[in-house]
Parts: sequence; structure tokens; C-alpha cells
Amino acid sequence: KFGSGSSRAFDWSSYINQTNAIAAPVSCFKHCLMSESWDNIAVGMKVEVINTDCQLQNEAYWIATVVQLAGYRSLLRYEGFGNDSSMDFWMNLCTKNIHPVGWCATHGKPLVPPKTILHKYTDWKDFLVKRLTGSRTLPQNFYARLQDCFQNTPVKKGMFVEVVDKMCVSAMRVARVEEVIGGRLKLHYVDSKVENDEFWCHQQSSLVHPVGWSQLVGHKLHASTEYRTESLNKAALRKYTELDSTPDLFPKTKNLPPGARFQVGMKLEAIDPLNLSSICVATVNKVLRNNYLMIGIDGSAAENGSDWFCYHATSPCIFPVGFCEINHLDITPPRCHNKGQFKWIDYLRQTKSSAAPVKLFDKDIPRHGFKVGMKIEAVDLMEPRLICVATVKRIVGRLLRVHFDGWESTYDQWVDCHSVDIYPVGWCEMVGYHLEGPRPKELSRPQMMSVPKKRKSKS
Ligand code: MLZ
Repeated sequence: KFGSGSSRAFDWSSYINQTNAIAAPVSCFKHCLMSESWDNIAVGMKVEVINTDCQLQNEAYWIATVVQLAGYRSLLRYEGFGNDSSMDFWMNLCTKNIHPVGWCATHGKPLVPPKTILHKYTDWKDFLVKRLTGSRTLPQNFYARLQDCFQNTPVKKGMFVEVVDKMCVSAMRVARVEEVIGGRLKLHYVDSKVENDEFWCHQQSSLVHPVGWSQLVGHKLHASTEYRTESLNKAALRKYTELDSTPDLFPKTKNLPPGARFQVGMKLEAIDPLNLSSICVATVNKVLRNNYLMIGIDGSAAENGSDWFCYHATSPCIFPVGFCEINHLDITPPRCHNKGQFKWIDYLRQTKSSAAPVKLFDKDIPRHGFKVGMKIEAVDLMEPRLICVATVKRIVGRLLRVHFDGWESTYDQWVDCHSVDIYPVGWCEMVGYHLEGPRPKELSRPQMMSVPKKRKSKS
């Protein structure tokens, strides 16, 4: 399926044309194919593509120039059209139907000028030589290289992993990888009694870990006694079987700033894992091994701790007390407090607690390159099977507020700029995954009837 560019329900071409939107460049997405070398891909670059403007029996090709980029997609203009944009067309640069200049010559394919402009020149060869001199094209092995990277994912189909229990986010469960698409894992909970009990996450997601991880760090794990014993042994002795996912397959966690450590009871601000549109008043409820923390949202509905959530101490999704205020964001206070009237000073006094020291938090703000208004493809983390058309609505330091086009802002999600759950425009098309288009207007609830959304569990 990779690079087939098969027709999908949603078409970015007309959407970009109509909305005049800018897409975030591929280089913003460090976890994505070609991100590092994308700087070599630029407007003005020439490629060889099928000539759809000719009446020959056999397939003919022609040179085209990249006139605009939108993520992995490019707006192309056949050579010879000059400033005439009437026949421009969008194509994904990472599909198998697009070739570097020289490909036709090597493969014995005819280069034929489009019918519309055939009359413009008599010596086409001379024209092409002039136009192509000094121009850039795709790297020779572009598509093959992409395909290789696509297939060689560290985590493979059939492997076992430990992943957050979507029904009870404070615990982990064992799951088997059913499918890997573009680095995203389709996981099936092994102990599941329900059919199609699946969960999706990227292999570099902080929700997924190697066999034995939960017990090594002291995280709650819902698994059979047998698995518990075996996995702990495996992890402790580093003796795994072929189907066990191992620590080296996952990203390393960052180092902590030297000195102080988070302690139980410390207050902070955190993205609510069950409602990613809000940043809440939170508490460190437990400190696990290897600098993992169980964070609870203050005044949340679950009293048994079933909604505590594991964040690494270096997670970009937890913030020091005062973060929202400094950045003019609305903090979500505990239930008994009125929105807008919450004061940390009073709250800390009332709860006789202290704020986690600012120096414990990672303050690094990468030069990520995202800008407000940029279009992306983003995972709906409340229903992670879905990848949807989205827009970067706001940027606060390294945080992005992702808005799903056509959906109410209660569906917005705060994500880190290095999140592995956001992708460039054209990513789904490239990897062969379904992209959810913007919610059609006629399906949107009329404003008057809209119900405010509550904290909902992952489904
Ligand atoms: N059933 C869900 C689908 C939401 C999907 C939104 N994706 C941005 C709902 O209507 O809440």
C-alpha cells in the first residue's frame, strides 16, 4: 500500500486550494520519514511524471516543476506552461508515480510535451536542456529509500508490548502488535474478552513500553500471574524471546536536571490525559522508579485513582505552578472552584501543599518551525484509530493547540511540538491510511443544541 497514493475519502488538493492554507513543512516532524532531508526538497525542483495531456496510446511522461509544497504534497506545473497555472495539479512527492529527472531516459519511457502547449516551441529538446540546466531534482533512490525506512520499523508485527489500558489509564496491559503502519501500531489487548478490542499508538509514543517495563518501574499492570513472573524475569536478566519488544526498540527518556526530585504531594499543572483540551491543577500522587510519576488531576471524578496517569519527569506535558497564568491560558481548577477565580496561592495554603520547584521542569523550547494556521494531520487521541485534518490553532512555547477542522474547540488537543501523533499533510496518503476529513457543515450540531463535553475516557 505504501506510496500507492490510492484515492482516499478526503482530498487535500481542493481543500488547500479553497482555503489558501499553509501546511506545516515536513521538517517540523522529526519522527517522520524524510524530515531531516526535506530541506533539499524545494519549490523549483523538477520531476518526471505521467503526462495526462496527450493522446498517445502508450504512457508518456513529461517534466514538471514544483510550484508549491504542502507537507509531502506538491503542486506541479508541466514544463513549458510558463506563468500559466491553469493546468497545475497536486501530487504526493512520496508516491511511486513521481520520478527524478533522468528516470525516463534510464527506463526507456517517452518524454512527450503536453498537447496544450505543443505549438509553443519547435525545438523541445533544446528547450528542455535550457530549462533543466542547473535545476534540482529528487534524489535518485528517493522512493526505494522511503520504502525501506517504511518497512524497517523497530517494533514489528506479532511482538508483545505493554501499553496503557484505555479503559483505566492508571494501569498498563499486555498487547500484541497486529499491524504497523508508518510507525503506528495497531495493538490488540491479549487478555481481552471483547472482539476488536484494539488500541492505536505510535511506536515512539510514551503510552507504550517493552515487556517487563511496568514491573521494573513499579507501574500498575493488569496481566496474568504467569506474565508477571515471566516478564519480570526477562527484563531483569535481559533474556527476551524474539516476540518480546525490548527497551532498545523504544526512545530513551531524557535526563533530569541535576539535583532535586519530584516528591509525592507536590502540585503542578498538567495536560488532562482524559481531556487534552485542558490544562489542569494536578498533584504528584506517586513517584515510580526511573523518574516516572503518577499524576492525578485535582478534584477529578475518580476517587480510586483509576485516572492517575503516568508522565515521565521530563515530559513536556507537565508544567510548574503558574504556567497557565504566565501564558494567559485558562487553567482548569478542581471541581469545587470557579473557573477564572482560582488562585494558586490560596489553593496551596488551603491544601497545605507546596508547588513543585520550577527547576524540576524542562524549559527547553526547540525551534520547531510550527506557525499558527498551519495545516497538519493529527491523531484524535480520544479515538486514536482516527487521523484527522487539523490546524495549529495556538502556540505556547513548545506546546501546540491542535484544532480539528469542523469540530468544536472542546475537541482541541494540547500536544508537544515533538509529538509523534501529528503528521505532515499527505502523510496518510503516503503510508496508505485513511484520513478523516473536516466534519461536514451539515453534520455539525447547531450551536444552540451543543452540549459541553465532559472528561471522557479513551474509546
Ligand atoms: N464519536 C465521536 C467522534 C469524534 C471524532 C472527532 N475527531 C476530531 C464524537 O462524536 O464525539
